[in-house]
Amino acid sequence: APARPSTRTEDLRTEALAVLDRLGAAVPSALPDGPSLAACTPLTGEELFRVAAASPGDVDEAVGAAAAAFVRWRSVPAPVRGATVKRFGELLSEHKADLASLVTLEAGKITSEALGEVQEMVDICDLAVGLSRQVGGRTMPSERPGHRLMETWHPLGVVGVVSAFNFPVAVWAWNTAVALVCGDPVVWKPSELTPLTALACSALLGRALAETGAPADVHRLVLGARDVGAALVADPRVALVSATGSTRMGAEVGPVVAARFGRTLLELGGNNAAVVAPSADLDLAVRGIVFSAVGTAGQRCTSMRRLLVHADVADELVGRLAAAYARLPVGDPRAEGTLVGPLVRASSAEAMQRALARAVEDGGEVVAGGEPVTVDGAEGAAYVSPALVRMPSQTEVVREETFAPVLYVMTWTDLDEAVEVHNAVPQGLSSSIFTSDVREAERFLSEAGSDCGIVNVNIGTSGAEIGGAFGGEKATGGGRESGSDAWRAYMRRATNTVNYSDELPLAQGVDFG
Ligand code: UN1
Repeated sequence: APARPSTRTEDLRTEALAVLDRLGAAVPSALPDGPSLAACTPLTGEELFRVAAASPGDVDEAVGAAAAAFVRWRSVPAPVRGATVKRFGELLSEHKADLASLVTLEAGKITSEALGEVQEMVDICDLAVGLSRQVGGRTMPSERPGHRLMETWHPLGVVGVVSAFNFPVAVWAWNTAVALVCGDPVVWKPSELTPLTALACSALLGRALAETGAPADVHRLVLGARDVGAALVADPRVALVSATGSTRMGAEVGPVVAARFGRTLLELGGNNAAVVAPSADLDLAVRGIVFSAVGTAGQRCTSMRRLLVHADVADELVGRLAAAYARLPVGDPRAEGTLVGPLVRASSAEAMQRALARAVEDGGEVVAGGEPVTVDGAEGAAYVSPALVRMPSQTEVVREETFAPVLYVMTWTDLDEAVEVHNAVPQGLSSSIFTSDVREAERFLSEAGSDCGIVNVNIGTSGAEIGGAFGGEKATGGGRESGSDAWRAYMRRATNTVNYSDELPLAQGVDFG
């Protein structure tokens, strides 16, 4: 970054402070010799603030406070806990535009996607409030007369949330809204790239806690780098570690938590593909593919990275996609009409260039994009034109997740083979098929079809609603969060057998004298 920040960065700094102030948050200034983080903006690629960070000792204190709060919180009736989450959802709605503008500032999302991310937080609060009157167990028939067999779901304990820069607020909210109604306190370690949005979320939740009389320590924020995350993950008082990030991160976190018999909920890398059949509605396919491949500048875990097209429609589809890519407005995410904002940092653009060079070495052809884009007043930023690359086969670089807008296109003639190639990657998050043939759609949805946690028909791979369980298989980590019965990960189950008879019959007909 240049020595002197641009005027634009100075304006952004002023604006960030005003927004934070309206959200009830301030930037904790770093002590000269204390741990700190740089709060940067991908809009210009420059630093906005130095933010005080936590030390591993601070993590210890935060987990201790959360563990103490758990003892109170677990016995608050779930619908009363729900009232806290309801208030939080109201505050989010009220401050939607401000929080979204911080998401844009810190993660580089276009305004519509930033607003969508905050809407996702409001939605999960609604879902969690409903859950607060629904979480519960089943009663099963006992084989013994005068006995009742049932299960009870109890709060689990402190949840450690480790989140990523690309959904800096929504993924935390998925975890936190559900954890809170389930009776669990949360200690949050956000991405070191997005401390400002974290401070804002924490302030809004703090307000909801105070206004509804909930213990303040049911939520603690610990800003920091790797050492802070490592301390949180290793702490035996953290019952569940819910971590979103790279597969490499998950491979480090998983064994540490397993060694202390803690629970993990892992949301790791994706390498999401769409299969396009000859019967597909190509107008709809083009729109669905472009949104998933270039939305959030290809930095969603659900971003579409591979396209498997039937040979008969490949040239036409690629031609239409290339034309759409050529018209994509890349630039300031706050400007009207922009669809592609900046990558989060320069190293992402470098990784994209390395991937493209490897693809070309493997015989790939870049048919659109793949270039740096210069934006006035943002020379230190990482704007790129999304790349569309035709590949002769699914080589190693295609099997890896590059967190940038690169869409590799391959062709097929037999659907079974297409599904085989589709599944022949380490990751298993999201997938889709574009077809008008119900048999093809059902095959893709079947046990012999896509091996992903999310399988769609005639929509892209990204942009899931919160009502379904979100997560994936294989190197994606196997976790499920958000809707459906994902709440179970945040609770512990007790099986109860109650004898209301005067006899003591034993199960399995055992006779014990
Ligand atoms: C992520 O990228 O980590 O399905 C989450 C989607 C969003 C969530 C993505 N609702 O694309």
